[in-house]
Amino acid sequence: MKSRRRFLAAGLAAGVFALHRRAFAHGDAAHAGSKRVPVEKEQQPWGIAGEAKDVSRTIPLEMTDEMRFTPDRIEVRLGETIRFSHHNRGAVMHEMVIGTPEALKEHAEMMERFPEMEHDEPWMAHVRPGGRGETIWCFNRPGEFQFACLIPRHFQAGMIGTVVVR
Ligand SMILES: [Cu+2]
Repeated sequence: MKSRRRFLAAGLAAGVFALHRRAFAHGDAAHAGSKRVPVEKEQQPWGIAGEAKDVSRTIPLEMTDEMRFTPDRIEVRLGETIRFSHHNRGAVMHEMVIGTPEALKEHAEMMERFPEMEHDEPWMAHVRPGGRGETIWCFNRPGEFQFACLIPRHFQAGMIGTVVVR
């Protein structure tokens, strides 16, 4: 989205990010404002970036302006690499961000305070109205995680899904 400028609030948020660096793992390159950061495979509590060649299943995921994902509950086997094929059926921007409930809640609060903040990580996809997107993620950690749209008011309206890994 053109109006969202990368880290406009970087100065303000710098202190907060210093505290939350581990939780969000935004890279230094992103802070420096470079265009596109090469995908860095960094283990997260909810998995790691996946490779297209390892995809075992494609899951279509629809986003709507009713602030819902379809499906909103997904079960995967431990170690499975999933391709999420997003379709935003709405008239506004939506996103899908995978994480632990705690990480997503914290991140959503940050988005409310700094709505101009923009970031790109392998566990998130920003999908334009009517557009399509893709996320390839390897769920190599067991547990119950979430995927959510962290755009201010969307998360609060319940635009959250569950992914169970076992
Ligand atoms: Cu949304």
